[in-house]
Amino acid sequence: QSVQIKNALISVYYKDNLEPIIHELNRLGVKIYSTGGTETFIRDLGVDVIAVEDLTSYPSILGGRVKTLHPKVFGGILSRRGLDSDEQQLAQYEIPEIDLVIVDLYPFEETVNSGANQDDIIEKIDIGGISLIRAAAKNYKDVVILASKDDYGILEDILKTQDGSTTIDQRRKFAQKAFNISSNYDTHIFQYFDATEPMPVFKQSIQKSQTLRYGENPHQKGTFYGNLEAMFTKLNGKELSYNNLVDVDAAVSLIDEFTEPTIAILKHTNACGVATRNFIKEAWVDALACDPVSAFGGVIIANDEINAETATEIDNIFYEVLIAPAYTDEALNILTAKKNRIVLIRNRVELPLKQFKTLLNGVIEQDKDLVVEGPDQMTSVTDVKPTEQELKDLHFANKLVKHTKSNTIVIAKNNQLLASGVGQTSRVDAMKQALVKAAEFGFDVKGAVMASDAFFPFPDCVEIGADAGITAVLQPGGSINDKLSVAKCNEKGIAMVTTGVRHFKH
Ligand code: 93A
Repeated sequence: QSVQIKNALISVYYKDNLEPIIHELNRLGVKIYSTGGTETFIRDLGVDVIAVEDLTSYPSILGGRVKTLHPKVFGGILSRRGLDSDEQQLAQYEIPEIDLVIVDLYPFEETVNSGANQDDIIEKIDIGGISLIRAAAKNYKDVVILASKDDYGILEDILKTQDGSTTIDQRRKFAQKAFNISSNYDTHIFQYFDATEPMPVFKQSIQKSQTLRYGENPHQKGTFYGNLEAMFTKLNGKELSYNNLVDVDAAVSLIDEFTEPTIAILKHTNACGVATRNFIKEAWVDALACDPVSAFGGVIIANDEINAETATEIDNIFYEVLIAPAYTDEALNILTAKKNRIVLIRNRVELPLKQFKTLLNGVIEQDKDLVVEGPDQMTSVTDVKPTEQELKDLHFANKLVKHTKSNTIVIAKNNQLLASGVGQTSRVDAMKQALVKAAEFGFDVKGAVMASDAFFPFPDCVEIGADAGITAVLQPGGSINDKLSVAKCNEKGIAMVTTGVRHFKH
């Protein structure tokens, strides 16, 4: 069916190339309705034009956010010609039929690319224009939709050669093009939101991947998705393996808890040595002292420059990976002499704030555990209060507990990890393991503190700890048996604090 254009609605952002088509519509006697800027443009061409506000009897409001969104506009575009009920309603509400819509949308993509601020970008999400396009394209049987200024010429030719009428095939083609434009427009909006969500670094990094020698075991294939080159500069050694990466991740998370010179030694993601000292060499000596047996083949991480004397000491043991923010030249000479040890500089890059894991037939996601409670968040619950020094040690122990596999008990003193029980199926086993290890490596735990990742279900742990000489205990609290543990501490004359925050890590 051929449809003669009688009424047009024109609302375009860029007015270029509009002039010829306006003159053609004018020649054909088409009545033109238009929005603010477009209306002015047309009037300036000396062509009669009706403001949309006069059609709707409503002004453009909210700074232009609502100008064409009105039944008097959309009724005229969407009504089905020849359908009695639609036509009756148009007559009843005095809505003119609109049979040509020309729109040039707010330039969203261009605004994003210009580096505009967020508010300006959001303001350029066209609502009325996109609705006009969709409405007219939906009703292509009766309406012509011109949604691209590239196609003005095509319509102009049609109007000239067909004297203001269009065929159904032509209108369908315009509608197809219109939906292509509206879907691309929304895709750009989606991409903007997607790229600016609060994990941009992670999103970008997982575009890259590298095949690993193998997975956790040689018969398992493995791949890392991410940008390791951004994260580390490799100074020596072979490729990081799957297991190295897992330990390196744990090491990086742990060391970020500390600001003073600190070294941590990790095995299978658990710390087997940590010390904070005034100088990095002392930190190394006291970290290694915790468990020199486990340190063999471990991952070492420092938060301060490695100098030659520290490098000489570290070089005495076999390690898999060493990570530091910097090395002196002399230290590097020492450390790069052995070819199979991986030496990395850690670069400061933003890390994702979420964690993912495949599970069953899906994936679980969670926020990372980014809090650690210091003395201000500790509530003393016993008759004996912790000393200043004990509070500091409890804070230190709490940082370690958070990064150790549950169930865990960490024993610490004077900014040094003395021993921990890790990954046990009962808390009391973790307690016993920690004490056995402390004794094995020659530590007297008298005056040391202990921290637990979760509450004590029974008073057995504090009893064993107190009998061994522990003088202060940290736990989140929250067990129905808390009072039994507190009573046990009071009976033994030791201090306990609760933090209210559990730090499971599985
Ligand atoms: O802010 S809007 O989404 N609200 C509307 O109701 C509306 N109607 C048309 N933007 C709207 N438009 C857009 O205004 C058109 O897509 C076009 O880009 C622009 C034309 O405005 P003017 O004629 O005032 O220059």
